[in-house]
Amino acid sequence: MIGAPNAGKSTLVNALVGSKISIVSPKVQTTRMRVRGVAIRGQTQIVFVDTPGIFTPRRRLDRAMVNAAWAGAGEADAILLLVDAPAVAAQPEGLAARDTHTIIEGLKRNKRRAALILNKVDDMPRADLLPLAERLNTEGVFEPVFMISALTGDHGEDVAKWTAAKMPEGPWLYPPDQAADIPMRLLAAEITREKLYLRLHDELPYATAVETEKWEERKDGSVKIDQVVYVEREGQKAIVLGKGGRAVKAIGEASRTELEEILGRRVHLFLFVKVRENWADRREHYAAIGLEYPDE
Ligand SMILES: Nc1nc2c(ncn2[C@@H]2O[C@H](COP(=O)(O)OP(=O)(O)OP(=O)(O)O)[C@@H](O)[C@H]2O)c(=O)[nH]1
Ligand SMILES: [Mg+2]
Repeated sequence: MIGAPNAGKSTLVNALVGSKISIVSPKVQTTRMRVRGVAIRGQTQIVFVDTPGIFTPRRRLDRAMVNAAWAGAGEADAILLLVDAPAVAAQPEGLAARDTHTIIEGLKRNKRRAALILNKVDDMPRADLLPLAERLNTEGVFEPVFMISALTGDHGEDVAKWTAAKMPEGPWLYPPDQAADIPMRLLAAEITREKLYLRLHDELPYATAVETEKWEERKDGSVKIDQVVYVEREGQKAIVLGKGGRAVKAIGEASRTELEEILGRRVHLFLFVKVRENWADRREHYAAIGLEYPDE
């Protein structure tokens, strides 16, 4: 599943998998690493690979994310290109359109075809849809075209059916009850990052990372999780903490509640906010957030 930032990739993967395996927010560049979600349709197990949005990278972290997205496409048996249809229809020269164009060029270079998925059709006039589909179709890399809403589920099953038919024959790769392939420590950090995004919106510094530092199973069946929120400057730390620590408290509570749901047991979550200048240029942070360090 590839596409420009904010196209709805994670929303769709979660919907098709049937549980939340990848975090979602209204901000662009929410997903930073590849996340595998497993869906079953009939006899077929489909491993969906959610990827970070593809855009023109400027910083090192950008490059790591975009590399991860293309690597996801490279190893896939089928590529689904998701498009924020209302955004691209409304602004054919806008950012979403330009990023989508870059991706199409990448597909051409790699001689790959993809299914085109026009997403968010619930949020646009139907009359705008067909011209957009026709325009993108002239690129000659798409087959077939779907018009869906990942949010309402409209026509999502058509995508699942097509993808299932594309899967090569072979033994299932995961046990039937496994929905996600992401280490718990990483998922727990992602959930907290989602709550940061949802709480801080535009105030959130781009270079914010969450790392799970400690994971301690307790005798009473609960788990104690220590996480560090890294920011790059003191001022950013103040934003994450909020007045009297109110923001970080609310973020921690929201994350803990969801983690308890996912893990099915009590969670004691401790968040620490640390300033580390240029963390996003330091190699040691990348593995902890599920990315490979790009050398330039
Ligand atoms: N109206 C509408 N909104 C949608 C739909 N699908 C996703 N969204 C919203 O679009 C926003 C981005 O969704 P994500 O799933 O995080 O998008 P993404 O492509 O994974 O974004 P990145 O990880 O940043 O690349 C969220 O606010 C979603 O609720 C849809 O079908 N209709
Ligand atoms: Mg995403």
